[in-house]
Amino acid sequence: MTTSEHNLVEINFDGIVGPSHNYAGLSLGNIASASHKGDPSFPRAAALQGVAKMRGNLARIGHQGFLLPLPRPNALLANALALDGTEAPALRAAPWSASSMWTANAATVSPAPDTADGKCHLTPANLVTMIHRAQEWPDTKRQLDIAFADRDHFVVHGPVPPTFGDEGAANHGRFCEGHGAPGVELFVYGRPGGRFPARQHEQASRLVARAHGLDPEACVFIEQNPAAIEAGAFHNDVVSVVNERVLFTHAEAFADQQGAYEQIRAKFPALEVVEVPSDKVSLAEAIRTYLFNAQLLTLDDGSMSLIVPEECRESTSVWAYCEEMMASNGPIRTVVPVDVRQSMANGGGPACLRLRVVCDPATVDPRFLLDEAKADRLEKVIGETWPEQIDPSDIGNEALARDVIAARQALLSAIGLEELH
Ligand code: SUG
Repeated sequence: MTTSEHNLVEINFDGIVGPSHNYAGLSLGNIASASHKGDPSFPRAAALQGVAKMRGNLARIGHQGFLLPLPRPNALLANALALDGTEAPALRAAPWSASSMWTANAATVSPAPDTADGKCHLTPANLVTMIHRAQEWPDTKRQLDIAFADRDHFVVHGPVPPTFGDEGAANHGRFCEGHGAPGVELFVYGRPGGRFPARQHEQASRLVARAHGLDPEACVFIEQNPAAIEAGAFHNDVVSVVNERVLFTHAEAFADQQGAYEQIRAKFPALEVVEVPSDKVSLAEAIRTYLFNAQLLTLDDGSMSLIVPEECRESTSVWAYCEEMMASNGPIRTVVPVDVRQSMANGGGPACLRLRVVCDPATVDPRFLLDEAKADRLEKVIGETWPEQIDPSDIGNEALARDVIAARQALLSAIGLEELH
């Protein structure tokens, strides 16, 4: 063990919402994305909502990181798709997608205490199911290679080979007594064949666990409830979230709900399940409000706080449940709504917007770490350069493309990451 492993903390790396953020309805099986197709988007407001969320969590837990928007429009993908103006609008929009904001899909992360070589392993997600997301991994990997370049502490793998869809941390959780202690890693996969795509393949999950050098005795593989996928839970983090000993989950998240608890408990006896029954919050309402797409944070006093979208407070049944939970003696003591409406309209809540990495902050490239002064700098560049509004008919427009490219470059320069230009 190196000395720095005593300093392991959880850092949330949020994806900064890119200047091309738009609603093209690209994600089959993602109800919010489909229902907001064609709406005008507000990239500046979207990115500022994201920075405000980061500021809140920085104040709450003392650490916060971020990943930068990927280069858009992506000329490589536009060429590969032979776009000439006769294509379907959805194909035209794919190279413009700002979907890398949802960094829960950037990679799967196994922290040092869980791995055979004692290093933190990261595998960028191949996201092969959707063309607008499959373009992400090479540029995501470039950033991970820089942010986690310290080879004494990190290993950045290549992605899982195609066919086996891998959507990263959105289908992964980690049970542990404390973030720096060894964990039992949970991998949730979908069975294909339903109305909507099952984006996480079981073999992708198993491959990642092997590549990361996890102890098979400390891994659990569980099938997602096909009915949840059918209802719009295209990632498991739409219906459950794990933090330390706690699994906060909807009662219909897994194919075999009780079997899932037993499987986890067999390897992690300290498991504490907080199950939300369907008669208190229906599956449909859980998916509409993203109650489970929450950040479950451990605060300094050891209690847990659930960071939920504002939409939860506006739902009678969901907010009644939250109030009941806060009044109870359970592990989740506070529920904090945040405004990430621009991301929510594309199916991304507070948890989609962050990648959790347990590590020693001193081993991370500091350019990817947030403090108040840097948050000010991010807000200034976003306020000055991010488009205020994008209408669907703007997608493909050359002047907008120039603005989007210039805005991203201004941000990279402001934080000293010109090598990503
Ligand atoms: O992959 N939305 C994303 C939302 C990802 C949410 N992530 C997690 N649950 N972890 C997706 O479906 C919509 C883009 C559009 O329709 O233009 C989109 O890609």
